[in-house]
Amino acid sequence: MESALTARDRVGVQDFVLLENYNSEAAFIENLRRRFKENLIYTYIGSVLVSVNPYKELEIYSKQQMERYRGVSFYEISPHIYAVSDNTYRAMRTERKDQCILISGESGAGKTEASKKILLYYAVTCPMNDHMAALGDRLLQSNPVLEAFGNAKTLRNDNSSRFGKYMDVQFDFRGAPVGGHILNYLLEKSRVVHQNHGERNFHIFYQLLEGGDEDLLNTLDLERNPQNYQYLVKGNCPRVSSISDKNNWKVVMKALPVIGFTEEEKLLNIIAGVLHLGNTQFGEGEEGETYITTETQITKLVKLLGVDGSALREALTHKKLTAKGEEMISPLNFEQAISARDALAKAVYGRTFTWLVEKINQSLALKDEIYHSNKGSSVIGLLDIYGFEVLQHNSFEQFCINYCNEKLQQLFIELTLRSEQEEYETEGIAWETVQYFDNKIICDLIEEKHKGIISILDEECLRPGETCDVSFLEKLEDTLGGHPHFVTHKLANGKTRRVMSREEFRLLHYAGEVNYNVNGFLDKNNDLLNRNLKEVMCQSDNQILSRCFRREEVMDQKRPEMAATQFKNSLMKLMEILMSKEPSYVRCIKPNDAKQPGRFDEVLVRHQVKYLGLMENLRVRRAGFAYRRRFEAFLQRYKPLCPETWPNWHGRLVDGVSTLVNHLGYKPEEYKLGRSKIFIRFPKTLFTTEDALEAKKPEIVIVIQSGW
Ligand code: AOV
Ligand code: MG
Repeated sequence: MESALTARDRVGVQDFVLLENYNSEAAFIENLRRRFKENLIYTYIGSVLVSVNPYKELEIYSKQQMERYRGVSFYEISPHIYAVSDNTYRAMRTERKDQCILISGESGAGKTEASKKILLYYAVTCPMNDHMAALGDRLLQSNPVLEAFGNAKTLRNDNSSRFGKYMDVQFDFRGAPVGGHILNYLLEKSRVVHQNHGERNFHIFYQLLEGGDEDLLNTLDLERNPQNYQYLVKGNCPRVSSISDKNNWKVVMKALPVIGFTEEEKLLNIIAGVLHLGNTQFGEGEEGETYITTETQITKLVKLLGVDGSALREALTHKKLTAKGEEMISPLNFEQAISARDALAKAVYGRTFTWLVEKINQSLALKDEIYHSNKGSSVIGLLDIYGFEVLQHNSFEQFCINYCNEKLQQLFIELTLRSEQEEYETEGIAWETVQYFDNKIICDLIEEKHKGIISILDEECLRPGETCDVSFLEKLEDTLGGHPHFVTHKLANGKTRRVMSREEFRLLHYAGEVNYNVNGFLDKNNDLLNRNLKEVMCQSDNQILSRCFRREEVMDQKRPEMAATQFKNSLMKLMEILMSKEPSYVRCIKPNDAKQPGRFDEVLVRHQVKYLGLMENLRVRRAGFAYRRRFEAFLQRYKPLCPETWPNWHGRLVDGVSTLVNHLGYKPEEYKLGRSKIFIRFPKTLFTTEDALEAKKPEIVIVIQSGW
């Protein structure tokens, strides 16, 4: 019986509930720091995994490591993302209940890496036949493709997810993966046409320019230098030292056929088309009319996007209106033409991304015949969203991203509190409530019907007459002024707060304060594409585009939902999905802002520990009892310590546990027996028992060796 834990694994405590001084934030952070310095990046709070981004490759993800975690309980082995993966998998199989793993943390904290490791664990360790192995491959290969199109270099993270992702992996009754499905949330489309300084557009553009061979670039009329493309120059950051666009291009090109992709050429035409669209320039005539100055670009676009040249030319410089049943064409001014062009680029890219996700879903779909022979199947859902983000200039996108994080935090609060409460209840054990900061008040501020920020934004977008971003801000002030989590430059006494601009509102999020600049909020929420541009696209002979732009949409006069409301509704649905499953949590922490290994910035970490509510999480976990174990697990582990339970106990489990703890001298105030679990109040009790087991081990080994 070899101990799975080595001395090194025991640096600090591997579960925060074992901290002597569990109320002390300093002790909490010191424990994280000590472990981090030893490359022990994982620590538990009960069953919640806290992970600190090491910013370097650790040798803890090998196949052998995976094997170590199979079928092993949390407390027997050092904390790991594989332990969470394995426990979730086993819970799904034994309890036959759908599971989900919720990964949260700010931008760059390690969420996407964690989700990939979980997926890899299942792909390697689950029982599989050839057909299933092929599916496992597709599940894994969908990642580089989605990342190429949906991730980008930001100031916070060189590989930042610019869309939210929820992936279901479906398992059959034998526990083998048989299908998958991805839901994607609000891609940050504005990045296609603009990037902040030091940031890049989506990876795929650079991959194509760096990795595509000469012939390909010639066919697409592209030059290799990204700096030649208006949509790639804004951030002034064509290369990133941590990224090899060339290699990643190869990876993506290899992955595409694996996920059943045969339309590569059409897809690349679109990507190149977007770049050429960005280089389409306009001039202003003497009468104020706008015309296209880069005629060659139109020729390229005709070829790449498969559209009609004169129709495109007209749609980029004119707008079609319907007034009193009659169609009218009105010219666009210079600025309007530029925003029409950019709107087209964003729509083309955004819809192609959604199409790509659908395409991946087709390749992961549970085939009918398997579905019918798999009635007893269950699901593990993986949620990897964009993390909380505070930039120097925050806009509509940050507002949506941070709102999404707010919702996820709310779910965490509801479920950890609820499940904890339920556990004490079902086990018939009394406990005391712990006070939490409940962020529901912020979620309401954003999403409440009629008076939440999103409602006000929609109203302002729909209100006839002169509306603008500033009138939206004024509306917010009228309705929300005085809300404890909402601030603008206006002070209650009529004076102005000088540190804030007149174009900003500030939200006091659970994770910190963020100033949002209202410039562009209305446009981004409206997300309009002129009708004649849509018409041009529907007629494209690129089949991806004609599928993305449907004729019905042009005919339909109804206004589609606004962007923020669509996002809100999709998040509501997501919350329902997650609530119907048994959750596990991975809480990711970013150790420094420099993306460097070995650096543990205490101030930064303390802030995250605070807003992730980790101290409260720990207190709740400790409120009554530091530890709980199912009777069979407790007995199995500690039975060598009592002659009556060793080597086997034949009576009722609860009696076995009772006999064992009596023998160990547990005092009545130290523990309670619930219906299926033993609850231990103080960590010390368990420490002592663990030590006794450790001391006993040589004896047990001798006994086993001598064939006792
Ligand atoms: P995120 O998903 O939480 O940010 P990532 O998972 O992309 O963050 O992690 C950021 C970077 O940190 C990765 O590209 C790796 O270089 C490094 N990293 C993270 N986890 C590990 C690990 N376990 N081992 C080694 N390196 C790691 V965002 O998507 O921006 O919210 O929006
Ligand atoms: Mg990510």
